[in-house]
Amino acid sequence: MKKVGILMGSDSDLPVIKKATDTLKEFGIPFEVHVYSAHRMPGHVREFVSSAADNGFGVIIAAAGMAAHLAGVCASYTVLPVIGIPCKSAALEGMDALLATVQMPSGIPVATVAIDGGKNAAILAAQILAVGEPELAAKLRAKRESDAAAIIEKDRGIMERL
Ligand code: RP5
Repeated sequence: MKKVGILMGSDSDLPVIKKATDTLKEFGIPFEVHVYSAHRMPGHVREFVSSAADNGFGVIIAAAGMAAHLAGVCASYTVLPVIGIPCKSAALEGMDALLATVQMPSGIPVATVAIDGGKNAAILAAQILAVGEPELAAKLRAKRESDAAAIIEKDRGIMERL
């Protein structure tokens, strides 16, 4: 199976990335994680992303906060799908990173998930890889079913809680 390459702009983004890696582990998807900042070490970002397809990666996840250019810069160096996670920071609570990540110019898309949406980033990466992996697609369908079953259980008990 292809790997997921995960970059974060700072190790302060780690709690968000942990949500993604926990989910990838659940699905048995291989991944590699680096702290590579688009602003502080652009050369590392370019080297990793421009060789990612040749190195067995199928999707890139990029998480950054504030002036969050990381996902967009990743997308400029590859035609692999890039998923951007805008991370919450103190001043603007993630709105800055959300807009910086989602408002990409025509031709260079970034599939942007919610602020701090590490789990959905991993699920979306899994769905992309599952196009060519029937076993992974089956795991994703099973997860949807178990998630729905958990809500049905909550529905059964909701009247008693009122
Ligand atoms: C971004 O700035 C990082 O992705 C992080 O979310 C934010 C703050 O970085 P640190 O100052 O904590 O390194 O580049």
